[in-house]
Amino acid sequence: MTRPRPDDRFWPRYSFAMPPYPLGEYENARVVILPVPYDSTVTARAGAREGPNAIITNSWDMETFDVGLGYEPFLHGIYTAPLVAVTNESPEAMINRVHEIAAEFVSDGKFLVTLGGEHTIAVGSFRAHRDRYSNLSVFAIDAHADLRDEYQDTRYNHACSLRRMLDDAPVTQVGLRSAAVEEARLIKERNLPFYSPRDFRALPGLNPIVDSLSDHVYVTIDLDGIDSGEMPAVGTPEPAGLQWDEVSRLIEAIAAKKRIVGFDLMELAPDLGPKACSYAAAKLAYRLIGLALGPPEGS
Ligand SMILES: [Mn+2]
Repeated sequence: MTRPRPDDRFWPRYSFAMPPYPLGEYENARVVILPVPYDSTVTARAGAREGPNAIITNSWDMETFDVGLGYEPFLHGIYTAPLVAVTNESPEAMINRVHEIAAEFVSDGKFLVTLGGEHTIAVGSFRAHRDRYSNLSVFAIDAHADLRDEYQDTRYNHACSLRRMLDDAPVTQVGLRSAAVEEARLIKERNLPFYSPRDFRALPGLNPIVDSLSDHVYVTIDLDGIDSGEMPAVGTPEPAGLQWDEVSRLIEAIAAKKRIVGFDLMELAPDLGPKACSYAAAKLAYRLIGLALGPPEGS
């Protein structure tokens, strides 16, 4: 025996939601948390590299029974991977690294949850799912269009994240309230289903959003899509955003009709706002695991 046997004298290993042994072990986990502490192309206020660790450590204070769901998502088993090491060779090299790692977990049949980090990282995770599911669409929560084809000499800037996904799959977005003129033009020309919070609230129901998605859905969440009052701990906060609960209800509506195959939660910069933001992000990640996978067997 080379290590102490986990028992009641020890906390579970450093991990998201700290599932009791053996539910945090890789073989027993349906879910893999992939933390990516990267924010090298950030142009406004940096700090998203601290996001994954803040989400993980704040998840420890969370009740693992989700009152909004009525069950305990951790019973699916949640393994937390070590932090991905950053390469500063180029943003593209970093995306390729995340893509490669994500693909290993996805091909192992795991449900992957990528924690950022800046929004660019999501492209790597998205691509791992794109490789596996032919009929994939993207559901995005974001304040910004993120549709620039290139920004600051790279096609892998955080301002290009949804454009890189749109290269390969249809994208539906909710939360839009900030765009460059060329992005607004692209949305109009291609008639992209991008909704401001106001437009979203004016819809008669959630069907137009859900029906715009294909059967397999990859979800990417830039936390700045949530209102800056509720989620100020982001590099580029925007007013008049979505509420935490609206995000939850949107994902619930999608999960009811489609199969969510993986998701990411990006752009938490914990030092730029109150600690409550890290807690809200942890709780959102946990809620989304529960919504995407449904009630665990026996609950
Ligand atoms: Mn974004």
